[in-house]
Amino acid sequence: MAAPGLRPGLGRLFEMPAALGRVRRAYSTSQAFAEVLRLPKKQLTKLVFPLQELERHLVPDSKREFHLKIFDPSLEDIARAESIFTATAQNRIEYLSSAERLDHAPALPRPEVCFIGRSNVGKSSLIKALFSLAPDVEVRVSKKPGHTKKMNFFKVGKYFTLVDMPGYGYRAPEDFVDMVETYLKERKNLMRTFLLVDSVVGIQKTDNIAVEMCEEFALPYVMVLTKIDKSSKGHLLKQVLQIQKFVDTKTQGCFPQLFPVSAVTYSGIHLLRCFIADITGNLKTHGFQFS
Ligand SMILES: Nc1nc2c(ncn2[C@@H]2O[C@H](COP(=O)(O)OP(=O)(O)O)[C@@H](O)[C@H]2O)c(=O)[nH]1
Ligand SMILES: [Mg+2]
Repeated sequence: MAAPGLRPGLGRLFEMPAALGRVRRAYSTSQAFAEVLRLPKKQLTKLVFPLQELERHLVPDSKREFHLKIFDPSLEDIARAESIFTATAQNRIEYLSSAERLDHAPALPRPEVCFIGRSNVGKSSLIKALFSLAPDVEVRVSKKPGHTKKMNFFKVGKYFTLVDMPGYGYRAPEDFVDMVETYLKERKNLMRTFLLVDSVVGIQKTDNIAVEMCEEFALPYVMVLTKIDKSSKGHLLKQVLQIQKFVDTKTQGCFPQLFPVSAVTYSGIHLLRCFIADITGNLKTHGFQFS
């Protein structure tokens, strides 16, 4: 029997050491995830499903406000996604090029995802965390905020391209809106835009620029809440509920489930990798199942 309150998939895994063995054998490239699977269940939930961990602290009435089950992969799915994000000789993960204008962007046939957000929201740190299984990838981190003026393209094997967009807000380049707007509007293979919001301070005025852009172009986008390790559980819950309400009432194109992450503790990183693998059509058996 699964422990009370434990999601069925997770419960099954803890019940059956054999299932654990299967995950490890099938995805032997991802040793790091095999270690995650050995964690006590409370720690595992906190690391892999941070929203679910937060949900435990809600009164039953407000529980339905969290849309937890929309993207609800099994640990096997997550393990599969981990192998997509693991650099090997056969799976090259690398920085490709930078571009200041869309017509300088590399012509790439693969599905693409992009990351946008205010300067200092934690974009470079998040991309580094997503690429932690490919330690040779160089994610350029500009020391001064607002100085990443280019779009940086990263290739993830034969699977997809990830684009780091310039930050907006404080000292953003004058032509930021032009550059990002053109990219968002015209990039044909763009599958999903990840809009980063700082979970400590919530949605800021400048974040609305990006929200409005995504809404205006009817883009499918996803809100990622960064730096969740920085707040107390109470503060984080309050922010997450507020942002969830914003998404539910003020947006059309935003994916209803939020993705809280920490680039420091790696909480939420595995789930986000799995989501990216899924929406780019790379979780073969479950492609586009959730999203
Ligand atoms: N505690 C904590 N700090 C973070 C996290 N992500 C980023 N930071 C810090 O926030 C600051 C801005 O991060 P950075 O990734 O450069 O933001 P960017 O301007 O959006 O690329 C840096 O001091 C990071 O160390 C996180 O998940 N947790
Ligand atoms: Mg940066």
